[in-house]
Amino acid sequence: MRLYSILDLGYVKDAAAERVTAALLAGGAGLLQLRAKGCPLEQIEAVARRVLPLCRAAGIPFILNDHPALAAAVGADGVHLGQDDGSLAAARVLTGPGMRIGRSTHSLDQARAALAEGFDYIGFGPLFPTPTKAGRVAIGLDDIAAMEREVGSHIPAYCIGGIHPGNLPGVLAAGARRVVIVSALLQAPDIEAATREVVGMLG
Ligand code: TZP
Ligand code: MG
Repeated sequence: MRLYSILDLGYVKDAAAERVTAALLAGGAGLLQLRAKGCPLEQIEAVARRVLPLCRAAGIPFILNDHPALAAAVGADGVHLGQDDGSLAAARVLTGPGMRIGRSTHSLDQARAALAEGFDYIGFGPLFPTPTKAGRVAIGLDDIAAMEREVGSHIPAYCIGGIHPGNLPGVLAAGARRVVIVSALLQAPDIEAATREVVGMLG
């Protein structure tokens, strides 16, 4: 579970959701999140219900971005919340017990706060500028080691943002143990091969 993949409908056409999910899973991704910014809830639910069985068959957790109630309705394994998506407690009311709830963090302080609040895992970044979240300030590699020591030793911590096979060795050398990669996988000519390459680099 060292590579967290995201089926981002900003990169993947609705009709390709199953094909791309299958490629990410075949390549060895350890989790799959559905991210569908700006899409109607009906569409998000429909795509979730289509790809969730593929994740189940592969034994991989299916995480829904942004929508705790919908995550519960479709039987997702988890839901992912940004800094502006409310508290863990509020989401837990909607999901019920047993759902994995993750938090995006953009600094060491936010990572510490997410651990203290009780989140099940964090994202940490963006490390580099990224078209997937254009305009966000890149936080670089300097705080990764401290974040892994203080937070990543307690809950899974996934470094994210602008990571690709070319800069992944530097991210790992900075202390990262887990990563999320979106555009570098979804825009690869062979998604399964690109995923496998990254999984191999994560060891
Ligand atoms: N949160 C922080 S950076 C980011 C998200 C969702 C985008 C990651 O995508 P990419 O394409 O791997 O930079
Ligand atoms: Mg969000």
